[in-house]
Amino acid sequence: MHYSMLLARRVDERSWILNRQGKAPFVISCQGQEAAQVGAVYGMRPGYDYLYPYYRDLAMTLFLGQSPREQLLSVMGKREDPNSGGRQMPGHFSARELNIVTASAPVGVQYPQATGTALAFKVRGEDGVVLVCGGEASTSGGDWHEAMNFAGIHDLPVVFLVQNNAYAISVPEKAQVAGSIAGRAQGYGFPGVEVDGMDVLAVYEAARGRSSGRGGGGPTLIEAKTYRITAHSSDDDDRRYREREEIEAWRLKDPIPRFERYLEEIGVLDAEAREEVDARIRAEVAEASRSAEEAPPPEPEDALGPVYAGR
Ligand SMILES: Cc1ncc(C[n+]2csc(CCOP(=O)(O)OP(=O)(O)O)c2C)c(N)n1
Ligand SMILES: [Mg+2]
Repeated sequence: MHYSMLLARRVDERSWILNRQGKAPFVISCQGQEAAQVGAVYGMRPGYDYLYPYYRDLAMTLFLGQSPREQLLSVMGKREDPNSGGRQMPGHFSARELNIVTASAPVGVQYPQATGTALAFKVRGEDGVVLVCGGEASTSGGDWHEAMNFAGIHDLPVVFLVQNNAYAISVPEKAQVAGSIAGRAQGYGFPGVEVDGMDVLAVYEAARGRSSGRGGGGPTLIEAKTYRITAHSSDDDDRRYREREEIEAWRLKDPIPRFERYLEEIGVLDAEAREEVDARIRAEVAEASRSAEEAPPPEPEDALGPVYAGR
């Protein structure tokens, strides 16, 4: 868990450097949300269960098996980008062999698609589970409610993970969300829990037995309370809508140092081991970046296909 969270953080940080160097046109971050992501995905069986991620779920896709190099190829829009060959914006993760299904750009469309996949598991009598993710603002759209209702009616094996990071670009939660997101599950006839999304073990506990598929049962809603440490994206100036002090206060709850303190307390990690892991990850990310930077861009004619079947 620690390795996965730290790897995601370092790949994310590297993406911003590439952006500032003019090599990556757009960056959208997972920073601050690594615990929510790793905790939820930890019990999944890669290539069997299905993930419908949203654009921040870098820590999930790395955990399931996409490499740092693949992520950085995508960030730089290179031809070898496994998500789309450089055709989609970064954050539109896709891996057929890992059952990671690409998202469309409109917020929230992944929810009904995920329930459809969960229905397929049920119809086939298979014990697969679907994990679908989004931010708190995605729960304001009709797609989320339709999917929640459908999952409740058919008792589908789907985990809805809402990563409530307090903002939808510049719109604060209080202007976006009525009542409690977790509490809405009751109205659709299945359990909903609110968890501390900065605590990887708390999220894991909430998702365990659900996202692993071994717990059986129907749908679950998890609202992970978290925070986006970076601006919405590399194109957003967050000084326009939030105070620096607020960010600094949340940084104290940063899920990675928090988990490190816990691991040190229980004697699993010490300062030396922590530095060794970080050095290993930094070297891995530096090499991935070097290799991805050298990879060729797409050819202009690559834009023409594959758009229609047969091309
Ligand atoms: C239907 C739709 N409306 C608006 C947008 C533009 N948009 C992209 S991300 C975003 C904010 C979503 O906020 P939230 O769901 O809380 O996720 P977060 O980015 O905070 O993780 C918006 C408004 C969009 N992509 N799709
Ligand atoms: Mg949000």
